[in-house]
Amino acid sequence: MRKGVLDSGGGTVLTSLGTAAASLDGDNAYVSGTMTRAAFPLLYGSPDTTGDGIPDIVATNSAGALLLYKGGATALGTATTLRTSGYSTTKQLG
Ligand SMILES: [Ca+2]
Repeated sequence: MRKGVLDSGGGTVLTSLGTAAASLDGDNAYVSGTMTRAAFPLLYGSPDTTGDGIPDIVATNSAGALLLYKGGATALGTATTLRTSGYSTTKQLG
């Protein structure tokens, strides 16, 4: 994952997410090896769902549940289950 550069008008400079060199501090291992495609078929990065200023991740799991992972400054937080089922056939989050 990459950290974006803060835009002076608010939000993130989108081009800062395009390459490690343009990002805030290069590529960072964040959830390396823990969020596999088989276990989490769909992921969606949210700018900040929880209101703490740190991006979060919405994901589906292999059982078809919809989960919200609270982002942290250095590690991913625990998941909150938003829906227990119904997302097995969903094609895209966003
Ligand atoms: Ca957040």
